[in-house]
Amino acid sequence: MLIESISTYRNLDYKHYPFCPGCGHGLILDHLNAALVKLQLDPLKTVIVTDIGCVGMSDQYFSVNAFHGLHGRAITYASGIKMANPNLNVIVLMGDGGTGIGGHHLLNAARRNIGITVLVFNNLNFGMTGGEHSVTTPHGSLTASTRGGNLERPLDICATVSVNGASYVYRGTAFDKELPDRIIEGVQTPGFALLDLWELCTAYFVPNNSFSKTALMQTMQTAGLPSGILQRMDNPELSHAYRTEYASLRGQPTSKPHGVEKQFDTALGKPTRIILAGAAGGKVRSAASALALGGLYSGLWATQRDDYPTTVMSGYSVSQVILSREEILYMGISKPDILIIITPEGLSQVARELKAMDESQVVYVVPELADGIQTKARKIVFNFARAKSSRKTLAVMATAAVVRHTGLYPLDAFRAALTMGQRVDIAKENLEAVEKSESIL
Ligand SMILES: Cc1ncc(C[n+]2csc(CCOP(=O)(O)OP(=O)(O)O)c2C)c(N)n1
Ligand code: SF4
Ligand SMILES: [Mg+2]
Repeated sequence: MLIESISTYRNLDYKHYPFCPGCGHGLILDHLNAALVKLQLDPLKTVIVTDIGCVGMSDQYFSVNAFHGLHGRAITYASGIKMANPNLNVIVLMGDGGTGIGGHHLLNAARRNIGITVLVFNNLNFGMTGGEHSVTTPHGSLTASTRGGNLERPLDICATVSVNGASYVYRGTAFDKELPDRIIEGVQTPGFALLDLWELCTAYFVPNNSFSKTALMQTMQTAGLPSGILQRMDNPELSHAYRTEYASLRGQPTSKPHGVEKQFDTALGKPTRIILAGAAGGKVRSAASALALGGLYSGLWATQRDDYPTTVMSGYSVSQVILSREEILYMGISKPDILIIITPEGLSQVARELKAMDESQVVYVVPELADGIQTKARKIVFNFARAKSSRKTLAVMATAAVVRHTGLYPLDAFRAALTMGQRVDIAKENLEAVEKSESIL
């Protein structure tokens, strides 16, 4: 997208921020908007990740990509986004509460020097839940949870990330006139950048402590916390280092994910929804992965969704695969076109689907379960009389038989998917199961 000039990144659908009058959050968001305007960042390459709390409402007021998740986890989402695509500008907006709750993530992001910019909206308490004390509440302060005055020593967020290797660290207030420039410096820093921005929670911290704008800097000084730009370092940024250094160790460039090449043709007309219902530990997910990958090899879109209990080697295992010529926008299946039932554990999970299916759809089922199935769908019973199957090969064999029987795509595509990245002995076992599948339908 060609950006000529952007005069605001504010989402103009919203005329006002929803914060209490005088809340510092709006001030910082205005500074962020000014920084984005100065930088003229491509909105499509910019992601705002918000944490929970009043600050968590902020992403919707910007016309850029956004992600909002659990309390304390914003840095983890941001790290994942940056690792997946180092070309994105990833900006985290989180409160002092979220910074404490996600403290482990904070210090690891600094230690890894991952290239995200974290703005801590530090109003010295949990705003949204009623003004309880947080990790940054100054010693002696009155909050909803420290009615006799806070006994704890506040966390020095800046020193914490600095000692762990952050590239850019700044402490100031929401009232800093130069804040857009500091935010710009943070965003332009290749590595991890954090700005600890002190501000006012006018609903709680201000009335509880007769607090004010001038008290912000005084409190910093009393606590012995320095302000200004506190650290600038030029260390390798993780998402780029990962692609260069790690790739060279393995002798292959990984700057681009490897795509799956189309190698086969298929006549598949309409999107086809397939459920494979079996037992955990019975290679149900592997068979479903191969089914999906075979679709990709045949030029189709494919999705896979797995369900199994936490005890991964016992109980049921049910996988859903959709194959389609068109992009698949929803990957859930309530009414499958093909349902493959291979064990009682699998059968126990698909009662609703069996009930929903109609005459145009097909249930493939092992002989011992065939009689117990009530459905309007056409029933096709596998004939295992001539092929020996073991628990380990049942799912692959049944899926291969269905690929062959329905002509979803060429069986060679399924064979290629079953051997892709596999150990030689497992690939051999899989291919033998495909050969045996010929006799079961
Ligand atoms: C894991 C978890 N713990 C607690 C909460 C409850 N909670 C919601 S908002 C909030 C306080 C947020 O404070 P802060 O992060 O400083 O943001 P502010 O509201 O001050 O902007 C809390 C504790 C939660 N949502 N998730
Ligand atoms: S409760 Fe505090 S942090 Fe939340 S909007 Fe009101 S002033 Fe801002
Ligand atoms: Mg707060």
